[in-house]
Amino acid sequence: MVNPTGRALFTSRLYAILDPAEIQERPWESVLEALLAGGAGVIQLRAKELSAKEFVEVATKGHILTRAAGGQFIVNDRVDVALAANADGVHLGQEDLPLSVARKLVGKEKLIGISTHELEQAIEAEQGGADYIGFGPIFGTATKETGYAPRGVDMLRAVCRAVSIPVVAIGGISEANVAQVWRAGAAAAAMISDLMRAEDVAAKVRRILAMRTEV
Ligand code: TZP
Ligand code: MG
Repeated sequence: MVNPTGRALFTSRLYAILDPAEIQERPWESVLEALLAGGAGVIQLRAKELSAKEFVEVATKGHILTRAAGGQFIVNDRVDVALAANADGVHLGQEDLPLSVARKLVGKEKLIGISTHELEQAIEAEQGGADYIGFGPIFGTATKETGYAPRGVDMLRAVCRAVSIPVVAIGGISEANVAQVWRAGAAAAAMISDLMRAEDVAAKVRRILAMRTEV
């Protein structure tokens, strides 16, 4: 399936975010390959510090590697980069291009995910035609200055009940607490630091995925 929508997209229940700013000295390709080898089915490329030129180069290669492994590749923030790399989707924040504008640009074949932080934003994104939403921060995180207090798993549960598109929980999620967000109804858990800082990234992904049976 080229463009799986709904929960089929998140069968692995892990939404791995590849962030070149968080991987220290390692080549980003080897981190991506380790994520894929471990079984991460959805990869988002988050590259706040790359130029547009570098972002397109990394996204194009990243998409090819991800597609070869049978995964889906989503570009953070930039519709133009997602289109240039022929990514499977784009993920937009509340301050990025509006959903309606992005949809006109990418069409129906590409996924659009929208970051949300309040129940109202989640409902608005669903009504506007988002394919999935991100919701968070669920827990405290040092990776991004979100400006929001941790939302917690009870608010996550309420959002999951209120919308029927998949909810990807984000913010402070790790191997230690991922089961809580799955139990609250999140279709997938997004993680940056716990994956990017793992000594053995593939083993980290395997351990996380093995926990799904315990939920
Ligand atoms: N959006 C909300 S929290 C966050 C983003 C991008 C950071 C998530 O990073 P981590 O390291 O998984 O807490
Ligand atoms: Mg963004």
